[in-house]
Amino acid sequence: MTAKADGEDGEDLTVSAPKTWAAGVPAVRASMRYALHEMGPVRTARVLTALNQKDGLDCPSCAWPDPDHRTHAEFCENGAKAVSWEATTKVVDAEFFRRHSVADLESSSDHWLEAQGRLTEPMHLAAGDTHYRPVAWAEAFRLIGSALQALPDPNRAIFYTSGRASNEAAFLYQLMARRLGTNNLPDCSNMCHESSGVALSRSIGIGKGTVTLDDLTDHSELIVIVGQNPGTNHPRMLTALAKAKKRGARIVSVNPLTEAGLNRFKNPQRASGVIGRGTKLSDLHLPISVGGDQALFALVNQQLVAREAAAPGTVLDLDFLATHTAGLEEAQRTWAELDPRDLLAQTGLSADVVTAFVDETVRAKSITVCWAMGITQHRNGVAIIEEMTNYLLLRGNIGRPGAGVCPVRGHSNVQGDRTMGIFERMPETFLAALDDEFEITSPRAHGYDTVDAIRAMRDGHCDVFIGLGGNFAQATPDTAVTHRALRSIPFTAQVSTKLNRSHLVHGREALILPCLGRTDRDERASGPQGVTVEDSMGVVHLSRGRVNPVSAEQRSEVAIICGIAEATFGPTDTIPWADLREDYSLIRDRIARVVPGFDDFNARVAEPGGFHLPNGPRDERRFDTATGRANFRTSPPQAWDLPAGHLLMQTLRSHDQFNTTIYGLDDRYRGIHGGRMVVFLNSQDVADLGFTDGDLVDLISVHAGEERRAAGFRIVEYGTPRGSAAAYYPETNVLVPLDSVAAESNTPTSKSIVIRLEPHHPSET
Ligand SMILES: Nc1nc2c(c(=O)[nH]1)N[C@H]1C(S)=C(S)[C@@H](COP(=O)(O)OP(=O)(O)OC[C@H]3O[C@@H](n4cnc5c(=O)[nH]c(N)nc54)[C@H](O)[C@@H]3O)O[C@H]1N2
Ligand SMILES: Nc1nc2c(c(=O)[nH]1)N[C@H]1C(S)=C(S)[C@@H](COP(=O)(O)OP(=O)(O)OC[C@H]3O[C@@H](n4cnc5c(=O)[nH]c(N)nc54)[C@H](O)[C@@H]3O)O[C@H]1N2
Ligand SMILES: [Mo]
Repeated sequence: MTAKADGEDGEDLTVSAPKTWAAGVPAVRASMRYALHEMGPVRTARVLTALNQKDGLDCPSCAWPDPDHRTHAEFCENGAKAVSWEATTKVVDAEFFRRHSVADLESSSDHWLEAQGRLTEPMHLAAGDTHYRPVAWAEAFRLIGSALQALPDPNRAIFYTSGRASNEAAFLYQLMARRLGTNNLPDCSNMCHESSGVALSRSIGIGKGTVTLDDLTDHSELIVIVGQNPGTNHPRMLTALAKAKKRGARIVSVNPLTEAGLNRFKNPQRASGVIGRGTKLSDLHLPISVGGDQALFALVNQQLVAREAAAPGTVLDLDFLATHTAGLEEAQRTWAELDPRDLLAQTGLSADVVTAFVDETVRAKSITVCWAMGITQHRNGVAIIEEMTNYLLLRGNIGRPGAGVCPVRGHSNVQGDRTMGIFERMPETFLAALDDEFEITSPRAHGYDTVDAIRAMRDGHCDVFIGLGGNFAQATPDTAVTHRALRSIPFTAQVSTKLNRSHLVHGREALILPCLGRTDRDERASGPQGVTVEDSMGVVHLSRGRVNPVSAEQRSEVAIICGIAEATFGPTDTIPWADLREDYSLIRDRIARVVPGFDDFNARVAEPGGFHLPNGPRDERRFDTATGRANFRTSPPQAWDLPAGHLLMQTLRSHDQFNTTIYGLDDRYRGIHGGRMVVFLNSQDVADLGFTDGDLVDLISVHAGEERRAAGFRIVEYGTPRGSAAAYYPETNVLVPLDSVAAESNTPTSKSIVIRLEPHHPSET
């Protein structure tokens, strides 16, 4: 049998009108279909009834928080897909790898690879071999341990983390890297909310959001949702938004696309959601041009200042500004120099809709701004977030009920991993506490983030790459460059639940280490273990797996890290890896002594629902910045000066994927069925460029005189502003230049790729 790729050539692709509402009965139907197909009835019942319950398991899909009063079915369609995908009974075992060579698997689609089931035993690919072959755990650990010991410099090792790792695993992983002597801890956050972390740390002194779920559901009078598609990526947020709407909150959405989930929500758990029209969510939609948000918020801030000048004391929160902020005068000078016509042109919006947004703003006593990848993955991602924070500061919308910043996180524990030290630049206070606790000397020189890690591999500076989850080969930018870089490394090891491209784009020698997932029961010598996670709003809670692992050979991430560490540092290391491996509460005791806010960790996390981490701006309007105040920071937005015939393209997620995990080939809300090779374009652009709807084109990105090509995309005329295109990730990552990054956060600019189109000639692919 040979591995097969499925019809991603677009042969089965059909396009229908986009949906105007999200969830409802089709969502329930889709959840159950996936669950029963992958898990069967018994596991389905066991997993879905525990999902997001207080004594249950944390959903491994997004980082949206859980409400205090939970329903029996506290999950969404995409959460159900995520757990079904993980708790599947299908397996990828030694026999599978015997049948399929690496070359054979390489020709398969990402969808096919992951759909084969769970990885069940450690596999080794010797240098020059054609097949992965089974290897005992002890031997696998010995191989990595020797590779790490043999390094001439610990900085020739790179330790990547994806945001599903638990707090316990993440803490031990960064400890292992620093004990070895490197801060090379790139993570998915570098490609995700890094811009939020950089901007918020400087503006308000904490790199996280400042609102709780209650703020949103019970207090915010205006919720502004910018660059985020919650209907697909954070579906449980729609329940919270519907609750807010019910008490009269207003919602403004800022997005090039009219996403179904921002428009109307039918809650499948209520009769009205099943038979009724559902809840209208967005009251005002701003169809902004891709990349126009900094200009929008600068324009709005200009107008707020102007309205204050016209009616002093009525628009701005002068007390708050005087007591808690710095830099307003300078910001005002910058705004005064900006030409409002230029700003408006950059947004692509009408003046009326911007005025309507300003009207909404001055009417609302409390405002929350939510955002995600539509903001962070631009070259000016940091500056946009600073300008959005200025917007909130002007009316004192931070640190009181219903008001604040809400960067909506991606992976279920990406925020917790950062808190645990997965960061190439942890502050001195953290490193000093870590050193004290474990009697080690952490290196102080900054390590590589994701983009720098790829550069280091490309330039021959890396000997060992370890991936704790994720799919480095596919999630990263500049696929061709990154693949070459990965292949040049002497040794790669991936700790994974499922087969993916990163196992096939490997170093000269490679290992696959199959781990337990969030749904799996984790038994250690001291009994069944739970792990902890931190959600997008800083709530830390426990998660326990519910189903029996499909293989006795799978190990927990904690056990795998401890195994690698023991093999590297020897059995007499000062860090008691073997003890930590058998009882995760011992890891939590250590975390409690190193990480601020985790005092009494074991006791507090045992409480149902867990506990809130302290948050200076939210709790007491305390801003731990250089000025001790919340800082206005502003810079002039730069217009894109695109050559004729070029468009700015964003890459986004379909409704049937979790990042590089492709569950299926439909994007129901956008009317795409049976394929993913589409490019969404404004109909006027299609005509101007001499194409028609349905044409097959190649996308060519243009950056610093270089061209990159992705071939064979079908044009779909869609409601996106002129000049703004969209296509799915990861198929388009080949177009994202490694050197095209956001200023200061080094985040790949996956939402602003300059492209042109050429007719597709099948013979050329
Ligand atoms: N089911 C599911 N859930 C997920 C994920 C998944 O893949 N599947 N991924 C998880 C992860 S890691 C993350 S980070 C989040 C991602 O969550 P999102 O950020 O919602 O994900 P994207 O699909 O990248 O959507 C970006 C949105 O921003 C809009 N946008 C693009 N460019 C601009 C712009 O210039 N300005 C404005 N205002 N809007 C713009 C797009 O139209 C789109 O609606 O979701 C998490 N949850
Ligand atoms: N062009 C473009 N590129 C992007 C983005 C974009 O919007 N556009 N988004 C970026 C963003 S926001 C992110 S977060 C990154 C995502 O980057 P990653 O986090 O690296 O990628 P994922 O696709 O989430 O990783 C999927 C793999 O994780 C493994 N896995 C799943 N669960 C577990 C687990 O519990 N433990 C372990 N050890 N492994 C597990 C499985 O083997 C699966 O194949 O991609 C980024 N890349
Ligand atoms: Mo993400």
